[in-house]
Amino acid sequence: MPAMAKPALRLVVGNKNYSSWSMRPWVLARQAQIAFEEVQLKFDEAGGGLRVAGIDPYSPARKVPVLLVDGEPVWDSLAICETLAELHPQKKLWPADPAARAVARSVCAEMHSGFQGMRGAMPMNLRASHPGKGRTPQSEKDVARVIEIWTSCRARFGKGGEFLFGTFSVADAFYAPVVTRFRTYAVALPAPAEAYAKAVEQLAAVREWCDAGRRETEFVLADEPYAQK
Ligand SMILES: N[C@@H](CCC(=O)N[C@@H](CS)C(=O)NCC(=O)O)C(=O)O
Repeated sequence: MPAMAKPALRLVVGNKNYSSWSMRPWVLARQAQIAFEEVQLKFDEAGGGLRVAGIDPYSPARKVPVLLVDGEPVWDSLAICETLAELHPQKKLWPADPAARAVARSVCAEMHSGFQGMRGAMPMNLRASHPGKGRTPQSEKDVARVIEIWTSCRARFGKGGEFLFGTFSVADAFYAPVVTRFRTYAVALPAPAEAYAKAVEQLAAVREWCDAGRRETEFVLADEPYAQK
């Protein structure tokens, strides 16, 4: 029987320098060599507040990222990554072992719904270098929790490779923006966490995203709490 054709994928992302939510599914798909067409939209702060210019035809939620699967929108980075994993089971984007998979889902969900202290005080900004900035009691607590997650996943499930669950998975795509934050704000990491951060930074897809982000020139005030005035 001929294999069913895979649906056409278009991934709509925001500014690569700033959009940590967009980075997750883009890195996942690119690293897994899942073909997609990229549409990049830019953040717009004219008129106050932050919006994504031109998003209306793509997403009912009016946020990036959004994945169009044969034209049908799937929005929110977690739903997008789940959809990519479901469409491409042979890519094994979640760990095969059920216990590891349950933890992988948990650490993704935890990252997705939490870490507001770190998000607020240490926004993703690939171009910038703000060593020591963004340390608040809440962000310190979030940083400590990230280190705990990385260390525990590596120790329990990481035997088969350099990533949280051994080989590259959705969990690594979810924590890739955090790796970049730790570099921007020069967070010192214990050896196992530092080794993991280096492995993520060296992923071809992460390098490609970060290089593109650093070449961008738009300045988004909402994401620049430490810019020199
Ligand atoms: N939970 C969503 C969050 C998406 C999100 O907040 N995206 C931001 C940019 S990184 C956005 O589009 N903001 C524009 C707006 O709020 O109008 C996800 O995981 O995709």
